[in-house]
Amino acid sequence: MLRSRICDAIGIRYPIFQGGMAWVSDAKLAAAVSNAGGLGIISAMNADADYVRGQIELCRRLTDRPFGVNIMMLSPHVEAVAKLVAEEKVPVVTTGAGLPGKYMPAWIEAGVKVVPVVPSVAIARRVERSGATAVIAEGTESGGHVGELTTMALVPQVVDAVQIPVIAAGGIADGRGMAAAFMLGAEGVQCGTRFLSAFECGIHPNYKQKVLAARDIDTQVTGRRLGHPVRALRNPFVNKFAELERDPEVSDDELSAFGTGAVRKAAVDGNLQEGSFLAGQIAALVKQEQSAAEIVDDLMRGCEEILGNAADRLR
Ligand code: TUI
Repeated sequence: MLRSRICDAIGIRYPIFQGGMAWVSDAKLAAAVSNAGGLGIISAMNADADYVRGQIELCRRLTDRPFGVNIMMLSPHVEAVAKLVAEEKVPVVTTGAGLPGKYMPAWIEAGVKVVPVVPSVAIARRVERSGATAVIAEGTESGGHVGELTTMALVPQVVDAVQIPVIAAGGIADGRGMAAAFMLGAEGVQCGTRFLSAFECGIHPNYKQKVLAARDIDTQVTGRRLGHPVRALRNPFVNKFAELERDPEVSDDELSAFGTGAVRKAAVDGNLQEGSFLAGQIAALVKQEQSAAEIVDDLMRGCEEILGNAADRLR
């Protein structure tokens, strides 16, 4: 069976993380993935500590396996949530959209394993020095907030730069992608988009339908002007945002205000016009609703089959 250092480091059966997605990754989805042998991750998004505490409690009721909390460094509640995860001794914290450096000593002191998302070699080296257990090297193929480098280019460079395990993310939605990530030296994968179609994922049905109907060219990155490029499925909201972004008459504050609340409108309300349906470039590979356990099994089987037969390709 395919195992790697990350399985032993955090006590999971399969080296598969479910990405922490704002307004998507709640305790129910996270617990389902953890129960399936992967690492389920609750998104702390922009929520306050009370919300996150409730989700941690619920997750602990639904699974006795390790799980994680993803902290978005731009959250207005980052201080309080950072303190909470240490108090709660959450098994794993992943971070995104910024550097977790100042919180890491307290987390590590509390026994929390820290696995930051890194968009570059320099940041990977930095968090390794600060005591990260592993890093998630996330390519620009991913949904949501994206870096510049592709998964194909980023992962092997990060693998060469650090000693700790590297989890590959961005553009991985099946066993082929997982096998490819391992060939690049990754020891695990993080999938977000694929889990949007999980039965246990409580997003609005319109969101699932949009993902299931997506083609290869249907995502677009907007928000570069604000310093926060975000990938989403193209729709009236994304088109309008792109138009405002190009318009020099529109201020950054106005642009930012236009985007506020759009992820919630997509995930909770299923608002096809005004919602921001975050998804990765791999959305078109997601073809059916399945349980989290079926998704984890499919990734593992597909990956093991390809890696097991890899030598047959050599003549
Ligand atoms: O964080 C994500 N994906 C996200 S966060 C999000 S919510 C959001 N809200 C408002 C603005 C932007 C996003 C939706 N999707 N992925 C992990 C990720 N982290 N990708 C890239 C990074 C990253 C970027 C810079 C990590 C560290 C970093 O440090 C450099 C710095 O200057 O802070």
